[in-house]
Amino acid sequence: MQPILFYGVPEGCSFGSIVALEWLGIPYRLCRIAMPEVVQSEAYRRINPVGETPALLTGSGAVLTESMAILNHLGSQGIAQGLAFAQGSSGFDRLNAMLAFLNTSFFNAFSPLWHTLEHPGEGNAALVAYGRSLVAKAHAELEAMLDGKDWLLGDRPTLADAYFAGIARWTDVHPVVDRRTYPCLQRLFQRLQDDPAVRFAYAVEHEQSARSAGGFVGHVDLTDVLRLPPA
Ligand SMILES: N[C@@H](CCC(=O)N[C@@H](CS)C(=O)NCC(=O)O)C(=O)O
Repeated sequence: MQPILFYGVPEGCSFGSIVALEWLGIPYRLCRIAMPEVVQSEAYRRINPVGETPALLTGSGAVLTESMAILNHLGSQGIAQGLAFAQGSSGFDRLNAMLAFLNTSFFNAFSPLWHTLEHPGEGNAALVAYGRSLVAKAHAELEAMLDGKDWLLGDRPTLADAYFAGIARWTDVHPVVDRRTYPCLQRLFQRLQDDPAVRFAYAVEHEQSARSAGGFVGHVDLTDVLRLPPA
């Protein structure tokens, strides 16, 4: 069976998993999940009881949740391409550390800002200030880690860059820092914008005509996935 990625719109962090699948080149399907309506629904909670995207129905029919787990699962199929590394190698440790930084410090820096967007009203100024300081700190730390390298781990793209592409754009929604003041991050971001897989993921999210450079087979509805026989 072809894997199915459940991706969230708008602006989901699942964007990175779409890019990862495209870079891998393996056949896969996508299932579009509207947030917050569908992602919180009883139907989707049969896929992910936590009510979050991404989730991956793997080739063997198991459901895998959490970006870190999904990216590492996909990474095991992208070692020959240099997208990830064998567990036990120093490359794996570096990739895992970078993914963990992105999935915790960088991702969570935006949490106060998402909260203010979802709960508009008075009393948000302190949260915005807090979010701004977290986002600036995470950007400064990642800028130092990048330290002139072309990609997060060195001279070639890995799944960390795929994941970064999905969450770095959140400053478009929350313009609390100007990425241009972090020149290495800005260069990396621009390089990713020119990547066919990133362009494809963007087009898919925005329901524009999208040309896969990888193995995208098509969309499937949540109701049809839920009718599939259990693994
Ligand atoms: N730790 C999770 C976090 C996933 C997460 O928070 N996903 C968001 C989208 S980026 C979501 O699905 N939110 C549900 C909602 O908006 O109700 C992971 O990285 O997989």
